[in-house]
Amino acid sequence: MIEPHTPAPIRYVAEDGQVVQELPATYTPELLRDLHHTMLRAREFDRKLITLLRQGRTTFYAQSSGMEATQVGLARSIRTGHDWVWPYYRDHTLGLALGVPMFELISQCLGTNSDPSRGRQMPHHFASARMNFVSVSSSIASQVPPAAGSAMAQKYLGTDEITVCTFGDGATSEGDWHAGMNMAGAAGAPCLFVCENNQWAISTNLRGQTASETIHIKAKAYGMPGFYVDGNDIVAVMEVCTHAADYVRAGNGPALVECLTYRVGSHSNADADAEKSYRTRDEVDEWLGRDPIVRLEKLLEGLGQPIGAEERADLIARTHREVDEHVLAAEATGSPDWRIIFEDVYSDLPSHLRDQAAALRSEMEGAASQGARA
Ligand SMILES: Cc1ncc(C[n+]2csc(CCOP(=O)(O)OP(=O)(O)O)c2C)c(N)n1
Ligand SMILES: [Mg+2]
Repeated sequence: MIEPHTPAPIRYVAEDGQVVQELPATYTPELLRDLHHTMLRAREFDRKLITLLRQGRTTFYAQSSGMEATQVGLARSIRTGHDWVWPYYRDHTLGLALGVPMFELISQCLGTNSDPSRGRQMPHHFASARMNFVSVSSSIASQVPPAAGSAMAQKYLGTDEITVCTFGDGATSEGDWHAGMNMAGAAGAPCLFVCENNQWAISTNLRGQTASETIHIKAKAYGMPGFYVDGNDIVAVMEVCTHAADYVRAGNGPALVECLTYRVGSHSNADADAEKSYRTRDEVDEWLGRDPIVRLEKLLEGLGQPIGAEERADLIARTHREVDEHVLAAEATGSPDWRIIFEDVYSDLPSHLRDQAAALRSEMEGAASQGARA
């Protein structure tokens, strides 16, 4: 029985891999292995993308290492390509687990011709129309009011889709978050709000940005249940998110899930974390010891189905190859032509944009002829 507002995060598997609450029969070794592989693939994706960043091939990246159980668990709790997702900038693991092609994701990070947004977004801000995965939001909590609106539309149209809206702990201190939560609550809209509480908003810790005892109790103010789950226990995340999604889909109105997790890497490449200027090495080490992937490995070991060292190494090598191949294939498609910045918004370009296009053309032609002379 999954209840909202539990005093401690709901958990099925302890940090040492021991089962503390009986696992539903659906968690076969095959499923657990598949979840492990999905999480490890995302972890290695992070490692490879950080390398690309350091090579100067992309300019922004926000890793989700340490938060894989939260994002993969959520992905497995909703209907892929059916429900609508309004994500935030740390959600590439959610995207990958939902089936957004890695090639598209990498192309977006590189801004090549194979990027569906063709370089017109900040790197690492992907979208997938096919997956109903709305363009990643960087302006904190700005996705929350439109997500509430998306859920309201689903309610009025009588579809069986739901809207899923994710955000960090820091986002819950923003005005937009409260406006969206309030609207969804008042409208009884089918929105599943998921807080990826990694306990830091860049260099501001949870205590520094809210006096609220927890995030999930904030749901009470908006007339919805708030579930509290161990975000590093993938079974718990799947069970709680599935329960909350079912509740929302059944027409009971919105729900909030708070996943308690930790960002073990830096906030983004614009972060002084390497110097440990705002959190201690001990704190990071403590959470490194609660690694969600290792926890699942310990569970599998306890079930007599260990992930072998060779299997692990092979999966890592395969992911690295996969990333390398996509990077080369994306780069081979070239950079988008400058003209595309004027395309895809207006069918007839307004006069001020026509003027800007003409000005840019002469600048580009001037640069090209100078380049030819040099
Ligand atoms: C409206 C707005 N204010 C400030 C920022 C700068 N900023 C970028 S990320 C971030 C922290 C957000 O923390 P949290 O919501 O906990 O998400 P996390 O990065 O920890 O996953 C801030 C303040 C921003 N992007 N948008
Ligand atoms: Mg945070």
